[in-house]
Amino acid sequence: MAKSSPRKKRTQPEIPWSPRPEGSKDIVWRYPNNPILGRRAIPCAQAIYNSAVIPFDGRYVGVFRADHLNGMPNLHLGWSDDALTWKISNDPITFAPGGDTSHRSGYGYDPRVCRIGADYFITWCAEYHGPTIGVARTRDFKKFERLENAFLPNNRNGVLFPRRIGGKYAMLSRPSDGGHTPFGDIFYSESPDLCHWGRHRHVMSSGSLWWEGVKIGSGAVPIETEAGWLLLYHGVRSSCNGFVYSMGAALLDLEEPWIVRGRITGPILMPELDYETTGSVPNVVFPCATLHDEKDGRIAIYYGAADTHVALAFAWRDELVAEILKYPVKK
Ligand code: BMA
Repeated sequence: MAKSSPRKKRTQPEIPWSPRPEGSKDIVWRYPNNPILGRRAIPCAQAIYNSAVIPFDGRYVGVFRADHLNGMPNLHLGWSDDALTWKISNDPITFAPGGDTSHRSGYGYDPRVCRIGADYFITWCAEYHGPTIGVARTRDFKKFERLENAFLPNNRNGVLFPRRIGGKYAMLSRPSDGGHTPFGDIFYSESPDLCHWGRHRHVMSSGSLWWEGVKIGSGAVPIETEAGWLLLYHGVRSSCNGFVYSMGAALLDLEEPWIVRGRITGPILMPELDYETTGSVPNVVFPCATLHDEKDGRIAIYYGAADTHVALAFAWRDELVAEILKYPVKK
Protein backbone atom coordinates (compact mmCIF):
# COMPACT_ATOMS: atom_id res chain seq x y z
CA MET A 1 0.00 0.00 0.00
CA ALA A 2 1.36 3.42 -0.94
CA LYS A 3 2.26 5.50 2.08
CA SER A 4 0.55 8.90 2.15
CA SER A 5 3.11 11.64 2.68
CA PRO A 6 2.69 13.55 5.95
CA ARG A 7 0.89 16.89 5.59
CA LYS A 8 3.24 19.84 5.68
CA LYS A 9 2.82 21.83 8.88
CA ARG A 10 1.18 25.17 8.08
CA THR A 11 3.01 28.31 9.16
CA GLN A 12 1.09 30.23 11.77
CA PRO A 13 -0.11 33.58 10.38
CA GLU A 14 0.82 36.80 12.19
CA ILE A 15 -1.45 37.94 15.01
CA PRO A 16 -3.72 40.90 14.22
CA TRP A 17 -2.13 44.25 15.00
CA SER A 18 -2.57 47.94 14.51
CA PRO A 19 -0.12 50.46 15.92
CA ARG A 20 -0.95 52.81 18.76
CA PRO A 21 -2.72 55.86 17.28
CA GLU A 22 -0.42 58.80 16.81
CA GLY A 23 -0.40 61.12 19.79
CA SER A 24 -2.03 58.54 22.10
CA LYS A 25 -0.34 57.65 25.37
CA ASP A 26 -2.83 54.87 26.18
CA ILE A 27 -1.25 51.60 27.29
CA VAL A 28 -4.07 49.68 25.57
CA TRP A 29 -5.66 50.91 22.33
CA ARG A 30 -8.52 49.66 20.20
CA TYR A 31 -8.62 48.10 16.75
CA PRO A 32 -9.95 50.86 14.46
CA ASN A 33 -12.33 48.45 12.67
CA ASN A 34 -14.04 47.27 15.87
CA PRO A 35 -16.22 45.43 16.48
CA ILE A 36 -14.99 42.36 14.63
CA LEU A 37 -18.19 40.35 15.22
CA GLY A 38 -21.72 41.49 15.82
CA ARG A 39 -25.19 40.37 16.66
CA ARG A 40 -26.33 38.21 13.75
CA ALA A 41 -23.00 36.72 12.63
CA ILE A 42 -24.75 33.32 12.53
CA PRO A 43 -28.47 32.83 11.93
CA CYS A 44 -29.22 31.23 15.32
CA ALA A 45 -27.65 34.04 17.37
CA GLN A 46 -28.75 37.50 18.39
CA ALA A 47 -25.42 38.42 20.04
CA ILE A 48 -21.84 37.07 19.94
CA TYR A 49 -19.40 38.30 22.59
CA ASN A 50 -17.13 37.21 25.52
CA SER A 51 -15.27 34.71 23.33
CA ALA A 52 -11.82 33.09 23.24
CA VAL A 53 -9.38 32.48 20.38
CA ILE A 54 -6.11 30.55 20.08
CA PRO A 55 -3.59 29.66 17.32
CA PHE A 56 -4.01 26.11 16.01
CA ASP A 57 -2.31 24.30 13.12
CA GLY A 58 -1.59 27.32 10.93
CA ARG A 59 -4.95 28.95 11.57
CA TYR A 60 -6.89 30.44 14.45
CA VAL A 61 -9.72 28.71 16.21
CA GLY A 62 -12.24 30.35 18.48
CA VAL A 63 -14.85 29.29 20.99
CA PHE A 64 -17.61 31.86 20.84
CA ARG A 65 -20.39 32.75 23.20
CA ALA A 66 -23.51 32.96 21.07
CA ASP A 67 -26.76 34.00 22.70
CA HIS A 68 -29.47 32.21 20.76
CA LEU A 69 -32.70 33.73 19.55
CA ASN A 70 -34.41 32.11 22.56
CA GLY A 71 -32.03 34.07 24.82
CA MET A 72 -29.93 31.09 25.96
CA PRO A 73 -26.11 31.27 25.70
CA ASN A 74 -24.25 28.46 23.88
CA LEU A 75 -20.66 27.71 22.86
CA HIS A 76 -19.90 27.67 19.12
CA LEU A 77 -16.68 26.88 17.25
CA GLY A 78 -15.22 29.22 14.63
CA TRP A 79 -12.18 29.26 12.32
CA SER A 80 -10.14 32.07 10.84
CA ASP A 81 -6.97 32.61 8.81
CA ASP A 82 -6.30 36.08 10.19
CA ALA A 83 -8.08 36.03 13.59
CA LEU A 84 -10.25 38.91 12.35
CA THR A 85 -12.74 37.37 9.92
CA TRP A 86 -14.44 34.34 11.42
CA LYS A 87 -16.45 31.46 10.04
CA ILE A 88 -18.57 30.30 12.96
CA SER A 89 -20.62 27.12 13.02
CA ASN A 90 -24.36 27.61 13.41
CA ASP A 91 -24.47 24.50 15.62
CA PRO A 92 -23.24 24.55 19.22
CA ILE A 93 -20.21 22.41 20.18
CA THR A 94 -21.22 18.87 21.12
CA PHE A 95 -19.26 16.94 23.68
CA ALA A 96 -18.35 13.25 23.18
CA PRO A 97 -20.87 10.91 24.76
CA GLY A 98 -19.85 8.51 27.53
CA GLY A 99 -18.91 8.70 31.17
CA ASP A 100 -21.02 10.15 33.93
CA THR A 101 -23.23 12.79 32.34
CA SER A 102 -25.13 13.73 35.49
CA HIS A 103 -23.08 16.89 35.99
CA ARG A 104 -23.77 18.25 32.51
CA SER A 105 -26.70 20.34 31.50
CA GLY A 106 -27.98 23.64 30.27
CA TYR A 107 -26.29 26.72 29.05
CA GLY A 108 -22.64 27.59 28.35
CA TYR A 109 -21.09 31.03 28.35
CA ASP A 110 -17.91 33.13 28.71
CA PRO A 111 -15.47 30.47 27.36
CA ARG A 112 -11.69 30.59 27.75
CA VAL A 113 -9.33 28.34 25.77
CA CYS A 114 -5.96 27.23 27.14
CA ARG A 115 -3.23 25.09 25.60
CA ILE A 116 -1.27 22.84 27.95
CA GLY A 117 1.21 20.74 25.95
CA ALA A 118 -0.70 18.86 23.24
CA ASP A 119 -4.07 19.38 24.97
CA TYR A 120 -6.43 22.29 24.54
CA PHE A 121 -8.92 23.00 27.30
CA ILE A 122 -12.11 24.99 27.22
CA THR A 123 -13.30 26.35 30.55
CA TRP A 124 -16.63 28.16 30.72
CA CYS A 125 -19.59 29.02 32.84
CA ALA A 126 -21.72 25.87 32.81
CA GLU A 127 -24.98 25.04 34.54
CA TYR A 128 -25.15 22.56 37.40
CA HIS A 129 -27.70 23.70 39.99
CA GLY A 130 -26.40 27.20 39.32
CA PRO A 131 -23.43 28.54 37.39
CA THR A 132 -20.12 26.70 37.77
CA ILE A 133 -16.94 25.99 35.82
CA GLY A 134 -17.29 23.46 32.99
CA VAL A 135 -14.10 21.91 31.59
CA ALA A 136 -13.56 20.12 28.27
CA ARG A 137 -10.47 18.79 26.50
CA THR A 138 -9.67 18.49 22.81
CA ARG A 139 -6.61 17.81 20.70
CA ASP A 140 -8.07 18.56 17.29
CA PHE A 141 -11.07 20.86 17.83
CA LYS A 142 -13.21 18.12 16.30
CA LYS A 143 -13.80 15.84 19.29
CA PHE A 144 -14.45 17.46 22.67
CA GLU A 145 -14.32 15.45 25.87
CA ARG A 146 -16.29 16.94 28.72
CA LEU A 147 -14.48 16.53 32.07
CA GLU A 148 -15.92 16.98 35.54
CA ASN A 149 -17.00 20.48 36.51
CA ALA A 150 -14.15 22.04 38.47
CA PHE A 151 -16.02 23.56 41.40
CA LEU A 152 -19.27 23.60 43.34
CA PRO A 153 -21.81 26.17 42.23
CA ASN A 154 -21.82 29.13 42.25
CA ASN A 155 -18.64 30.02 40.43
CA ARG A 156 -17.68 31.90 37.25
CA ASN A 157 -14.63 33.06 35.30
CA GLY A 158 -12.57 29.86 35.48
CA VAL A 159 -9.22 30.49 33.78
CA LEU A 160 -6.50 27.83 33.50
CA PHE A 161 -2.76 28.56 33.59
CA PRO A 162 -0.96 27.40 30.42
CA ARG A 163 1.43 25.08 32.29
CA ARG A 164 1.45 23.01 35.45
CA ILE A 165 2.64 24.92 38.51
CA GLY A 166 4.40 22.92 41.24
CA GLY A 167 3.47 19.84 39.19
CA LYS A 168 -0.27 20.60 39.30
CA TYR A 169 -2.85 22.05 36.94
CA ALA A 170 -3.78 25.51 38.16
CA MET A 171 -6.93 27.58 37.76
CA LEU A 172 -8.22 30.98 38.78
CA SER A 173 -11.93 31.37 39.49
CA ARG A 174 -14.43 33.67 41.11
CA PRO A 175 -16.92 32.21 43.60
CA SER A 176 -20.24 34.00 43.12
CA ASP A 177 -23.99 33.81 43.60
CA GLY A 178 -26.56 32.51 41.14
CA GLY A 179 -27.58 36.01 40.04
CA HIS A 180 -25.71 39.13 39.06
CA THR A 181 -23.29 38.81 42.01
CA PRO A 182 -22.71 42.07 43.88
CA PHE A 183 -19.34 40.86 45.25
CA GLY A 184 -16.38 38.78 44.13
CA ASP A 185 -12.66 38.09 44.51
CA ILE A 186 -10.27 35.97 42.47
CA PHE A 187 -9.11 32.63 43.94
CA TYR A 188 -6.45 30.09 42.91
CA SER A 189 -6.96 26.29 42.98
CA GLU A 190 -4.82 23.37 41.90
CA SER A 191 -5.44 19.82 40.70
CA PRO A 192 -3.29 16.75 40.03
CA ASP A 193 -5.74 15.35 37.46
CA LEU A 194 -8.19 18.07 36.32
CA CYS A 195 -10.85 16.32 38.39
CA HIS A 196 -10.03 16.99 42.05
CA TRP A 197 -9.41 20.66 42.80
CA GLY A 198 -8.09 21.97 46.11
CA ARG A 199 -5.46 23.97 47.99
CA HIS A 200 -7.59 27.03 47.32
CA ARG A 201 -5.83 30.34 47.85
CA HIS A 202 -7.15 33.88 47.81
CA VAL A 203 -5.42 35.95 45.09
CA MET A 204 -6.97 39.41 44.95
CA SER A 205 -10.03 41.27 46.18
CA SER A 206 -12.18 43.83 44.47
CA GLY A 207 -10.33 47.11 44.58
CA SER A 208 -10.36 50.19 46.71
CA LEU A 209 -11.08 52.45 43.74
CA TRP A 210 -14.58 52.83 42.26
CA TRP A 211 -13.88 51.21 38.90
CA GLU A 212 -13.38 47.76 40.51
CA GLY A 213 -15.11 48.35 43.84
CA VAL A 214 -17.90 45.74 43.39
CA LYS A 215 -16.13 42.63 42.05
CA ILE A 216 -13.33 41.36 39.87
CA GLY A 217 -12.91 38.26 37.69
CA SER A 218 -10.06 36.74 35.70
CA GLY A 219 -10.09 37.50 32.01
CA ALA A 220 -7.59 35.95 29.63
CA VAL A 221 -5.28 32.96 30.19
CA PRO A 222 -2.27 34.47 32.01
CA ILE A 223 0.83 35.22 29.91
CA GLU A 224 4.14 34.02 31.38
CA THR A 225 6.75 36.78 31.62
CA GLU A 226 10.03 37.01 33.50
CA ALA A 227 8.39 39.34 36.02
CA GLY A 228 5.42 37.03 36.67
CA TRP A 229 2.10 35.94 35.16
CA LEU A 230 0.50 38.83 33.33
CA LEU A 231 -3.20 38.72 34.16
CA LEU A 232 -5.82 40.80 32.38
CA TYR A 233 -9.05 40.85 34.37
CA HIS A 234 -12.37 42.63 34.59
CA GLY A 235 -13.24 45.01 37.39
CA VAL A 236 -16.80 46.13 38.06
CA ARG A 237 -18.28 49.24 39.59
CA SER A 238 -21.86 50.10 40.42
CA SER A 239 -23.42 53.18 38.86
CA CYS A 240 -26.93 54.59 39.14
CA ASN A 241 -27.52 52.88 35.79
CA GLY A 242 -26.18 49.40 36.73
CA PHE A 243 -22.79 47.68 36.68
CA VAL A 244 -19.88 49.02 34.59
CA TYR A 245 -17.22 46.48 33.48
CA SER A 246 -13.66 47.70 32.77
CA MET A 247 -10.31 45.97 32.21
CA GLY A 248 -7.46 45.82 34.71
CA ALA A 249 -3.96 44.30 34.77
CA ALA A 250 -1.90 42.56 37.44
CA LEU A 251 1.23 40.43 37.78
CA LEU A 252 1.14 37.19 39.78
CA ASP A 253 4.15 35.34 41.16
CA LEU A 254 5.37 32.67 38.73
CA GLU A 255 5.56 29.76 41.17
CA GLU A 256 3.07 30.96 43.81
CA PRO A 257 0.47 32.75 41.68
CA TRP A 258 -1.73 33.57 44.68
CA ILE A 259 0.91 36.19 45.50
CA VAL A 260 0.23 39.43 43.62
CA ARG A 261 3.44 41.17 42.56
CA GLY A 262 1.84 44.26 41.08
CA ARG A 263 -1.55 45.67 40.10
CA ILE A 264 -2.30 48.87 38.24
CA THR A 265 -4.66 50.90 40.40
CA GLY A 266 -6.67 52.28 37.48
CA PRO A 267 -8.40 50.50 34.57
CA ILE A 268 -6.44 49.92 31.37
CA LEU A 269 -9.62 50.05 29.22
CA MET A 270 -13.04 51.44 30.14
CA PRO A 271 -16.30 51.36 28.13
CA GLU A 272 -16.08 54.46 26.00
CA LEU A 273 -17.08 53.88 22.37
CA ASP A 274 -20.64 53.20 21.15
CA TYR A 275 -20.20 49.45 20.76
CA GLU A 276 -19.02 49.25 24.40
CA THR A 277 -21.57 51.62 25.92
CA THR A 278 -24.61 50.47 23.89
CA GLY A 279 -25.92 46.96 23.40
CA SER A 280 -27.72 44.17 25.26
CA VAL A 281 -25.93 45.24 28.48
CA PRO A 282 -24.46 48.74 28.25
CA ASN A 283 -20.98 49.63 29.53
CA VAL A 284 -19.22 46.29 29.39
CA VAL A 285 -15.62 45.58 28.42
CA PHE A 286 -14.95 41.90 29.22
CA PRO A 287 -11.54 40.38 28.26
CA CYS A 288 -11.54 36.62 27.54
CA ALA A 289 -8.40 35.91 25.47
CA THR A 290 -5.13 37.22 24.09
CA LEU A 291 -2.91 36.35 21.15
CA HIS A 292 0.70 36.97 22.03
CA ASP A 293 3.72 37.32 19.78
CA GLU A 294 6.38 36.02 22.14
CA LYS A 295 9.27 37.39 20.05
CA ASP A 296 8.40 41.06 19.98
CA GLY A 297 5.80 41.17 22.76
CA ARG A 298 2.76 42.36 20.81
CA ILE A 299 -0.53 41.37 22.45
CA ALA A 300 -3.96 41.31 20.80
CA ILE A 301 -6.70 41.33 23.42
CA TYR A 302 -10.14 39.88 22.60
CA TYR A 303 -12.94 41.33 24.67
CA GLY A 304 -16.70 41.25 24.75
CA ALA A 305 -18.33 44.65 24.27
CA ALA A 306 -21.73 45.49 25.78
CA ASP A 307 -22.72 41.79 25.81
CA THR A 308 -23.27 42.13 22.06
CA HIS A 309 -19.99 42.27 20.11
CA VAL A 310 -16.48 40.83 20.00
CA ALA A 311 -13.87 43.60 19.89
CA LEU A 312 -10.11 43.78 19.77
CA ALA A 313 -7.49 45.92 21.51
CA PHE A 314 -3.69 45.92 21.49
CA ALA A 315 -0.81 46.41 23.92
CA TRP A 316 2.91 45.86 24.17
CA ARG A 317 3.68 43.16 26.76
CA ASP A 318 6.81 44.84 28.11
CA GLU A 319 5.09 48.20 28.46
CA LEU A 320 2.23 46.61 30.38
CA VAL A 321 4.62 44.72 32.67
CA ALA A 322 6.69 47.87 33.31
CA GLU A 323 3.51 49.81 34.09
CA ILE A 324 2.25 47.15 36.53
CA LEU A 325 5.61 47.10 38.31
CA LYS A 326 5.08 50.78 39.14
CA TYR A 327 2.30 49.53 41.44
CA PRO A 328 3.91 46.84 43.62
CA VAL A 329 1.57 44.96 45.97
CA LYS A 330 2.53 43.93 49.48
CA LYS A 331 0.25 41.42 51.20
C1 BMA B 1 -21.46 38.72 33.98
C2 BMA B 1 -21.47 37.63 32.94
C3 BMA B 1 -20.87 38.15 31.66
C4 BMA B 1 -21.44 39.48 31.23
C5 BMA B 1 -21.44 40.45 32.38
C6 BMA B 1 -22.12 41.75 32.03
O1 BMA B 1 -22.15 38.32 35.16
O2 BMA B 1 -22.79 37.22 32.70
O3 BMA B 1 -21.13 37.22 30.66
O4 BMA B 1 -20.66 40.02 30.20
O5 BMA B 1 -22.12 39.87 33.49
O6 BMA B 1 -23.49 41.57 31.72
